[in-house]
This record gives sequence, structure tokens and C-alpha cells, in this order.
Amino acid sequence: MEKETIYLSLGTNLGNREQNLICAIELLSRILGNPLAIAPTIETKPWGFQSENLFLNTVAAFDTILSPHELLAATQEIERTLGRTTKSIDGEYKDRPIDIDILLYGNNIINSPKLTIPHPLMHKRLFVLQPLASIAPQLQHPILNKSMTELLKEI
Ligand code: PH2
Ligand code: MG
Ligand code: MG
Repeated sequence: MEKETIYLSLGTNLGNREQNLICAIELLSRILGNPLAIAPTIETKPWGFQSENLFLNTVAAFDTILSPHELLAATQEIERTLGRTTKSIDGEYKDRPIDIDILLYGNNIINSPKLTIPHPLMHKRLFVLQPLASIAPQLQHPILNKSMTELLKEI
């Protein structure tokens, strides 16, 4: 299996949010090795749902030899370890101690029942593109064929 560079979105709006991000990155690093880059954390309003709890969001890059589905299993295990009990039901988002979403897996395009990569909403979300463009401004979206900086300008 070839090594691929992956980008993960991390979001938290419950509990000790700084600590949740630190723990998530520590647990990810145990599986994936040290991150290549971690974007500065930003505080963001809930997008797509109502909540009084603001988010902290960041994006982290790693190299991995895990397959996309192995990576998904690892991120879901870490979400559970950090106390995530609810998933969004019928597209309705919920408050959470941690959410780890796979944004990009190299230049691969993956459409399986469990996993869609690139993340189908990444180009619409400021809380994703702002941190992502800060660590990878020239990175190309494999379907839209635009850089993260270009996509950020279009939001
Ligand atoms: N995640 C969502 C839905 N809405 N809003 C912000 N600000 N940050 C998030 O991480 C986030 C969201 C779905 O996972
Ligand atoms: Mg999410
Ligand atoms: Mg998620």
C-alpha cells in the first residue's frame, strides 16, 4: 500500500474543547505518527444547526498507509474514546465532544456506502476551508480542481 497524505477536520463544541482537540490529535498520532501540520484553532458558530455551544475547529494533515476504511474505523474509535455517543441522525447535527471527518485522502475519490471522499460538504464550510487553506493553500480539490485558497474565496 502506498503512503498517502490525508487531511482531517476536527470539531468540538462540548466539554473542555481545547483538551478534546489535544487528546484527539494525541490519539491520532499514536496510530498515524506525528502530524505533518496542524492548523491554528478557530472558534466558530454552529453551521447547519442551532446550538448555544460554539465550536473549536482545526484541520490536521498526516501521512498514512492505512486504507480509507481502516482510517475511518480508527477515527470513529477515537470519537468513541473521547465520549461521542450521538451521531447525526437523518442529517440533523448534534453537539459533540469530538468529530473527526476525513476531508481528503491523497487525490483519491471514494464513494462507498460508509465513506465519501473528498468530504462532500468541505468546499461549503468556512470552518473547514479556513484552517485547511492556512496549512495547504495550493492543495487541489480532486473533483473541483481548484485550490483551497480559490475555494475559500468562493464561500
Ligand atoms: N460540524 C458539523 C455541523 N456543523 N459547525 C461548526 N462550526 N463546526 C463543526 O465542526 C460542525 C458544524 C457536522 O459534523
Ligand atoms: Mg462533521
Ligand atoms: Mg463526522
